[in-house]
Amino acid sequence: MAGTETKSTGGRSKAASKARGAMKNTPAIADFTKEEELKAYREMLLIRRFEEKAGQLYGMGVIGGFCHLYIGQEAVVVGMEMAKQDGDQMITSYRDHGHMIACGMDPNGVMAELAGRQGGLSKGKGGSMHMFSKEKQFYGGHGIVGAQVPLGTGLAFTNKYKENGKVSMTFFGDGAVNQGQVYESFNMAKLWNLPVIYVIENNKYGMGTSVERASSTTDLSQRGQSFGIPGVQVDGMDVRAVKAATDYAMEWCREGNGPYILEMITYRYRGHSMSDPAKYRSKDEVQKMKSEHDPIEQVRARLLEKEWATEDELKAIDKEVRGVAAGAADFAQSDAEPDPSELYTDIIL
Ligand SMILES: Cc1ncc(C[n+]2csc(CCOP(=O)(O)OP(=O)(O)O)c2C)c(N)n1
Ligand SMILES: [Mg+2]
Repeated sequence: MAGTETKSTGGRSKAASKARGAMKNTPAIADFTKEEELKAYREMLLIRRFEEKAGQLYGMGVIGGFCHLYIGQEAVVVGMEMAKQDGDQMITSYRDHGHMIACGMDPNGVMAELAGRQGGLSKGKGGSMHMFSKEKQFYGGHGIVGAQVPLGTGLAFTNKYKENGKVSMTFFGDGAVNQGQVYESFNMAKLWNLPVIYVIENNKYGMGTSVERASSTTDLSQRGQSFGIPGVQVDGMDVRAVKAATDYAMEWCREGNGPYILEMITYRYRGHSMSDPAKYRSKDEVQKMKSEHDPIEQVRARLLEKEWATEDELKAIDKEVRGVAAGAADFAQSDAEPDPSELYTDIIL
């Protein structure tokens, strides 16, 4: 975990050894103020309630096609969002609703897009896996496993070229990490010292295949070793650990040291997508993660213990975010489908 396991790469470069030394001093856990704890709690709960509502709408047939829920992984994107500056970019895979909500994209627009309605962020024509926001610097939403890795590297190239001081956060899964395009990207990113944080969301499975069955080495934070890219494993269920590691990686990138890898050890509670009954793992395994590592419960327990919030105040936050999710569902269900005339717009023929 960040700070406790200081497994930066043993690359030959000056940058790598600098990372190795510096990471030792990185706190495993950022001390959160009351305001930060409350912010993390609200943001993670909003994603969870939004996703639960999306799951319900899927069951009702309002949402069709593919729908990959992020439930369980909320601390990763919320901790990273809390460490980012305006203008830093995010790009991810198809498990993207949490990233969009964390970036501040309109929940009504996201839900309407899931339901294929005209008020959706891609006018109802993109669906769950294809939403973007230039304003919020969110570059999708990509259905092809690993496709976003070269694109995120390209965003970092732009940052370097324009000297704008921004960092590209390029998310991908444990299932993408064995792809060739990932290593081609790593090579270029280090060759040109591009400001990119490669965020490997290791939720232990790629569809129904566990990391152990798919990967020859399972410490994914070390996959940049032969390129001289440092990396660490982070407790991705603890929003404070995510924030601390991201703060460090951001500074690393902004100082011109090139790419950094954060392997977020996390877990998805639901199946790969709505159509996956998840028979490849035991109910006990899932239950253990929920009861011992839930990212939202961890914050809730700290808030109560430190008397930074009462049960009633936390209930009020839950009510408020449930309202946002319910409002998004109402908006999506009452919105019209795109007009047939939209079939041939926004495409390159
Ligand atoms: C190039 C490509 N190959 C296969 C697939 C089918 N596929 C969709 S998701 C997935 C597993 C990816 O797992 P991981 O990267 O761990 O992400 P997670 O779903 O766990 O977030 C696969 C094989 C695809 N979409 N694209
Ligand atoms: Mg995975």
